[in-house]
Amino acid sequence: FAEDGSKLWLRYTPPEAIYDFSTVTMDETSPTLEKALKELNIAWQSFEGKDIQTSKTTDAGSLVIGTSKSKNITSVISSKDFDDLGNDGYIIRNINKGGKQSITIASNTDIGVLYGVFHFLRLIQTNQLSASINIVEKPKYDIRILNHWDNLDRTVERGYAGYSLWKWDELPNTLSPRYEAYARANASIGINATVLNNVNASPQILSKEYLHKVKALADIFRPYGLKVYLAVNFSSPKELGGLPNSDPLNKEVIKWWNDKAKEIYSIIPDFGGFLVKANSEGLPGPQDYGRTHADGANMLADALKPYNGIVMWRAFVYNPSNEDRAKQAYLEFMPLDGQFRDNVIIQIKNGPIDFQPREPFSPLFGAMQKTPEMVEFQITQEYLGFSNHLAYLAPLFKETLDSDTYANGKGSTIAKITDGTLRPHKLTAIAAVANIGEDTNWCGHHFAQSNWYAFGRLAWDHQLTSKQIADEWIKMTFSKDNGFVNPVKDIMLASREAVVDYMMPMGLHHIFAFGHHYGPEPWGDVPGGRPDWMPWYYHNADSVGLGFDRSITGSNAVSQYFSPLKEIYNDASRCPENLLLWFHYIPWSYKMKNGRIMWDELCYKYNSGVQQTRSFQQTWRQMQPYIDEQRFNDVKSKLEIQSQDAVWWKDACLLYFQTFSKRPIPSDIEPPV
Ligand code: GCW
Repeated sequence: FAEDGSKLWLRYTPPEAIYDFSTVTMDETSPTLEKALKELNIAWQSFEGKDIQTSKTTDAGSLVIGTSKSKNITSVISSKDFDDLGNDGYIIRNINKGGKQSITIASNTDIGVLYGVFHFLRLIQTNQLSASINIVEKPKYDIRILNHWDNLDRTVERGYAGYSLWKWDELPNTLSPRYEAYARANASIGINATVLNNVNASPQILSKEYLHKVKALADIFRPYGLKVYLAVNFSSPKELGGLPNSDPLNKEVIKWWNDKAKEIYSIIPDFGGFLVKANSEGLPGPQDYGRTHADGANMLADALKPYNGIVMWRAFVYNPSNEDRAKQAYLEFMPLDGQFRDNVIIQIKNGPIDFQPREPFSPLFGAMQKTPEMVEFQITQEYLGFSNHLAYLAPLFKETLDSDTYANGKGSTIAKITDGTLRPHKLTAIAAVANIGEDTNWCGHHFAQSNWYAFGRLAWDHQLTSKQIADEWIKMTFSKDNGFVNPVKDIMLASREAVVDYMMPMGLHHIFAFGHHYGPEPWGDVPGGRPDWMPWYYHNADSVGLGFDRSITGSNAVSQYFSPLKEIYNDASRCPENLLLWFHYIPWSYKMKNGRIMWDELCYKYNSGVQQTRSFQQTWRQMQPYIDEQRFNDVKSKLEIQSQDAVWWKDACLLYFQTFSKRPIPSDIEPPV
């Protein structure tokens, strides 16, 4: 079958041992349960070349699936076992009834059954299904959501996998088969929500015409448990509705949103809600009328409330000013803590600046004590080499989720703050900007699929390790042979750190080429341009040193963190060296922990990034026997580009910074070409 990557991790290549589920027992029906059966059939077809049989009585088969309303299920699983499963959780249990073994997949809901089926199939494919299986799972977050930055003209902001999947001009009449394939892939990893359009939102998305297009997608997604949300433009009442303004306290504006919400829910009864980017990067918002983010968010929240809709209000705000960009979101949002409606959640990018290869976590996490907060990650690699570079992002996601904010004392990780463990909130959610497009392989780079996969898996369970996730993804996507799995896993696990090393090590950030953010441009300057969009704003290189002084004597961004972090970050000798130049302006001659001076260390880091990409190439060349030619060659060419780009980054950055440091590049690293 197709070796073009179109099947993602749902290839179902026959495993070593196949559990016999040729007959599946199910005594209920629903569109979602039909999808569960369909999935089992796809897998069985692929494993055995035959269709599965279905039966209503438990004697027939060795796989029983159903909800807590099914007689087959309640006869073997006690009702109290369902108490803790919530809506999406499930049980997968081997049950011995009258000497007959059967695996039962049970949940409170049909979508939970579908998730359980995907889990069961994952176990088979990764050779992990054991005879004594007894699994109880439920997701850590209620809402596990993708954010598409897709425009209505089908271009995708920061998209590197072709045009948008959504063919707006054909909708609602023509339905691409990829809509269902997309929903299925998401369901397979537990993603249950999606924002279809760019946060730089066109007001047009709320027109009647587009709402009917959205409805067509929602109808396809529904059986897979995937709920639709929309990004809205705060000026919609004015731009679309023809009102004189969009002031959130204007009665006409309030009525416009109330009517719009009513219209949306009459078309899409289970619509999820709005995602809003307001007063950010030139977009309109409540501040245009002297109102606050809370005024704006609450007005929308009130309109959605009768239908159980929610507002995800982004905290990605900054303006050219004398205040350090890294501090601005905190300064704007902290005074509003406690003022938001309970169906508002604040969506915060993982770092305080913008999806850099490495940032410390945003200090807003944990700081807003009375407001639900959610993380926004970026799966699409705007700052990590687009779809040209292999960068496995689970380690980046985990670095944020596992960070201790100390907000409620030691152990207040971002995961525990946002998943409701430490602060029970009505809403828990986690978002990521999608890397999906029209490309045959969905994500541009075969390995970029692993980042979509990893986000879904971590949104379900942030306790999984990057290694576990890589392991299962490789086995399902490429090969189960250890000769392939182990070396490729090593590449994946090292890849993000390699990108950090060859792009911006030691806490350097935002020295990207202006606008497109692909290559290096630490020298970049646009006369008259926004200073906070210029690389020198971030690196501050001069004859003495390099870095951004965010200590108490600098911008004092460190003060936004809880103790003991603020003291640690404030003290260059205690600050983690991988964030040193983020928090400190450091002399070229500064002694690092390993005894090297800062300049030399910088050279070694850039060089190490380059050498790692070379070793990825070497390893990959040995993988040829294990996989198909097409994907082998695709990845090989991409690794070549990555390695060339790494050299470009190293040479550009070192030669540029050398004009300030005036020091030699150590002789044992690869000399600039
Ligand atoms: O990272 C920046 C991107 C913009 C993006 C913005 C945001 C959607 O360069 O393209 O706009 O962040 O997250 O709003």
